Amino acid sequence: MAAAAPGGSVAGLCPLLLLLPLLPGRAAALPGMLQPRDTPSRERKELGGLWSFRADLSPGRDAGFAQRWYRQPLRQTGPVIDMPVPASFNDMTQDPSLENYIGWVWYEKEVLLPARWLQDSPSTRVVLRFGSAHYYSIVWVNGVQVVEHEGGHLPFEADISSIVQGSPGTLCRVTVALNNTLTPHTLPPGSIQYMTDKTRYPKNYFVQNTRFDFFNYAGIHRPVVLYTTPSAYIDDITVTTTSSEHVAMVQYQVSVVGSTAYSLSLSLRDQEGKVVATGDGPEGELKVLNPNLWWPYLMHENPGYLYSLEVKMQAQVEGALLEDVYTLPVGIRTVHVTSTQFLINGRPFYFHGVNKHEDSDIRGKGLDWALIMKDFNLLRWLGANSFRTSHYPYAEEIMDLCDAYGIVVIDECPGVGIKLPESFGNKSLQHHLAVMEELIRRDKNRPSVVMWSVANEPASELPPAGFYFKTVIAHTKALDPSRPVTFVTEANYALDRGAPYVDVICVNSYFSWYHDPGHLEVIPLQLTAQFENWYKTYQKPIIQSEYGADSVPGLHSDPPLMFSEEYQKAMLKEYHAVFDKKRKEYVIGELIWNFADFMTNQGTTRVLGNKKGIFTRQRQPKAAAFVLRERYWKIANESSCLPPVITSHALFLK
Ligand code: GCB
Repeated sequence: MAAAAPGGSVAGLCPLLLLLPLLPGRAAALPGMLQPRDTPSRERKELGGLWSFRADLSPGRDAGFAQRWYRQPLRQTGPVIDMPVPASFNDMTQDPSLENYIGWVWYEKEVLLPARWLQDSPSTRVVLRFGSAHYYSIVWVNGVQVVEHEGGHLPFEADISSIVQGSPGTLCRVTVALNNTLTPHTLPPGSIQYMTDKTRYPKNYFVQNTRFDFFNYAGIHRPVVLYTTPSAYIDDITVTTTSSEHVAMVQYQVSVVGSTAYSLSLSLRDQEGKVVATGDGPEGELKVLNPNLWWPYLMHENPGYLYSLEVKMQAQVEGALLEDVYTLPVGIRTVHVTSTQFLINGRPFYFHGVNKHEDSDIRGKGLDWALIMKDFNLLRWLGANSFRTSHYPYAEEIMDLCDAYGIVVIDECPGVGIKLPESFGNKSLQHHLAVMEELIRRDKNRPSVVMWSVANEPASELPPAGFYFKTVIAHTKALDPSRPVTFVTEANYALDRGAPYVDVICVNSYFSWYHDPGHLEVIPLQLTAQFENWYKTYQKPIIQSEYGADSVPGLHSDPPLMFSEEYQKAMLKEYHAVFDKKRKEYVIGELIWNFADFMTNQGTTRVLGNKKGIFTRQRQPKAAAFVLRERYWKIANESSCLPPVITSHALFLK
């Protein structure tokens, strides 16, 4: 969204970026990234709380590397402040330079590890894992570099056994250098612009331009944990499910690292703890008779049914018998797309939901359990059965609740703001493919995830977009043939070069807002034409993946004027009338933009952020929330496969 400031020039080579180490190309197959869980063979230790923090304010932002801040406690390198983890650092102080800081920041935590983790060497493996950090991370333990990761929103980890097991009883010092600089080849892309006109800008003045509409919060955003496994361990599990009327099949693949002499046994338990199927070996199929299928919220009286798949590994390592146990929640469901429908377990599913952001006061994009719970309770109050993770993968903790509550997810990668021609080149493409690999590795087993979205509103009418999206989508399908793939477009139906490759057309439009502002009367005509044009061209089902209007809570006007609560309501009603006609044909969903108000860059169209929420940033409903609530519950009642009419959301609150 940020426009190029006058008097500026886009730097060819930016000193900030020169500091970003180049990661080697994509590895052939990624190691697993199972979510850390306590099991009989694994323990976890959370490293949340206060960390030491220091932004590198040196002119080149490079003092931390020049002076090797990772070699000693951070407090010995200069002034540090306390910084909560998980949280964004931007809003934590009164200092505007930290709010808008770009470059390297340093985090550090000292932690004492349980003696048993260290004494059991070499049979115990100690792993340090980050749920996500924005955007480029380098991590040291006791001054030794252990991992480097590019990209926010997704986890990364390092085996640190050999470092910590060498010095039991001493503090283990975790140092992280984090850089939030975006380039045309990162996801999301961005660019640094140096302002060289000395009459207008101070020396070395630069800004970071991005083409997405949310504040570019940075920091360690999700939990950091240490966890253990035996030295031979279950590295990854992949599960897919199929079902016919009375029988379901759960196909599994398990990979083990650390031993070639191992055995695997699997048991699938229902929610009563009864074993319903067993298996062995690294791959196979479990047969479940009369399965409890995983149903979306409001489609069944017991949505989000999860079995537990217990995987047990026994391995011989240097004469010792090691056992590892991992339990994976498994939902049995199928997904199919026809030319007019989206089927879950063979029944038509209509997405009546929202787009969200990970965003809140003070915490920015930092994970916060109270906020997560409030949001899920609001979603269910609203009668929303789905959301899109606009515009990046959300925390695993959020995805867990989607699985458990039956909230259907369109899982989007951070491919937002891909607008510049250079962001369609091979370097960007390779990174995009790698990010899809990481996303699918993390979320492939989640029943709530019914479709991958590889991007939001890219410049998909540009010539290179055809090859680019053909490649990204083919790669995504090769990695996961069980789910449809889409990207979200705002391009003209006749010019879009990526649309031929998607399974579902996801289209955003803001009639009467960005186009013909103030003219609600144009919506019926323009929206009908939008749907008909797309359908005529592609014969694929369509989701209205964004529509909305800003409203400032408490601002009223009748007749409705832009930015009033009445205007937001009236806009919804105009859109809904068209949805109601077209959902009888091929429109398979509507996702409001946005669930809640959220912070953006400053700009002349943003009043302390984007106000298209139906809830405020503090999660209070605007008038539009009640309109949507009535509508969503009505649709749920019409399409539910439950015999009795659903009258109360309380019934569904687990
Ligand atoms: C869009 C974008 C979304 C913006 C929204 C808006 O099309 O996908 O990220 O926030 O419009 O409000 O402008």
